[in-house]
Amino acid sequence: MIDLSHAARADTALLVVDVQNDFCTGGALAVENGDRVVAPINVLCGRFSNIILTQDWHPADHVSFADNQPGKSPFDTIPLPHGDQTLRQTLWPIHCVQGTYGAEFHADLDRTRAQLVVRKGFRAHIDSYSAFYENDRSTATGLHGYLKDRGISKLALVGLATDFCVAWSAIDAARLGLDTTVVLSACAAIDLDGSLQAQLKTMQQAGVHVVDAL
Ligand code: VGL
Ligand code: ZN
Repeated sequence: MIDLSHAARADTALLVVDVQNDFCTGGALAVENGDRVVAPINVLCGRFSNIILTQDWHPADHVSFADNQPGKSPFDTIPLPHGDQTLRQTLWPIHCVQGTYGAEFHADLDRTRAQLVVRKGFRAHIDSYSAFYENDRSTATGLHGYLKDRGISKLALVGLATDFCVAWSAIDAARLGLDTTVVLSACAAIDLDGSLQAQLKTMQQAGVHVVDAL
């Protein structure tokens, strides 16, 4: 488990997930209290030596947009077009379209010391919640290789949304053998049909440390 004594170490990184305008107040897929994560994340950024950002980055014709699925509305689900057929793709309002204001990082997020930005969800036919793998669970983003090359084996995760991109990233990180901690006071959740409770449980089962603060 990571605590603040690890933050400055070379083998430890802060992974800041999707702190983008569309997930904040007024955004297309606004997460309740999404903006409130910015201040605590900026404080944490000051403590960590290694900071990595993720950015949800979809083409306009993306499969996850309800508007691209005839007869469907946001928050409906459809069978996954790939991978495990027992899983379903949640459909979302159009959000984080490449090059738009909604896809930009929140203006107050301190990005000065960020070392890497991992963009995800950029293939039209597949969504990508996790910073490590697209939702087929097998197409890699390259983040695992980057962390290995850098000798980073411990991660603290913060950002949006707790029950989607933060949770999927944390679960993958733990499965890949990283020492993984989610800091809830610097996260906010979408919470669709109990998804927050479900994902908190899945994270714990996967060996993710879930803490209120560092
Ligand atoms: C996210 C839904 C769709 C997230 C991204 O960042 O949690 N959620 N795209
Ligand atoms: Zn998305």
